[in-house]
Amino acid sequence: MKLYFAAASPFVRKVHMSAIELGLVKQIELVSTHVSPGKENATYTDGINPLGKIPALEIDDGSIILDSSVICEYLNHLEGNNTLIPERGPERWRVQTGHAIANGIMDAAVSNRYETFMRPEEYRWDLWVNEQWAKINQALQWFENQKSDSMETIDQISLACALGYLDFRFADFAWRERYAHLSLWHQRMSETTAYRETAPD
Ligand SMILES: N[C@@H](CCC(=O)N[C@@H](CS)C(=O)NCC(=O)O)C(=O)O
Repeated sequence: MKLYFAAASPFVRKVHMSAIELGLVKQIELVSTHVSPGKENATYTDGINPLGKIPALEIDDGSIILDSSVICEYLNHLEGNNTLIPERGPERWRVQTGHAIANGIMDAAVSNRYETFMRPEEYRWDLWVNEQWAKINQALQWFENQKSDSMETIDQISLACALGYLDFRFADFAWRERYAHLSLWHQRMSETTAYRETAPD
């Protein structure tokens, strides 16, 4: 399998961490891929992902699987033990809801990265940026209130990648000062092999 990849992307990291946790990483070739707003990459949009986003997974019969959440579901299914995503029952929907909220943190943070770092200053929209920060804070508070210690399921992997991205791109966001439980939880998460081996440069 080939994973279209950039180490800085939290969505890619989620897939990469999932592959490590599932013991599948040796079966995956990482294909370095550059996508970003304003930079055309026709080979990638024509052949791999019409949305021009990473990650994408190419499986051995040549089919492409998108997006990060579907890739994680595919890997989880492939591995057969369903350790990342419970197969059924209320646990499945609880985990997938947390997964969606953590993905939302990543969406908002990546969006703010584009808005504040890439968009020319005169075109920036502060209201939009502040709303994204509000979404991120509300979602972090939601996780803080859960007081969960679990680290194995996709919601937790996704949350770890979201927090890692905030540290990587927005070091002065200082989320640890506001979310004490998450701070301790992230400290333990950051000692795992999957988290350490997927850290962006
Ligand atoms: N919903 C997608 C989001 C992926 C995403 O936003 N990836 C970013 C990199 S972190 C990207 O490819 N951005 C390029 C663009 O939007 O043009 C997923 O879960 O895979």
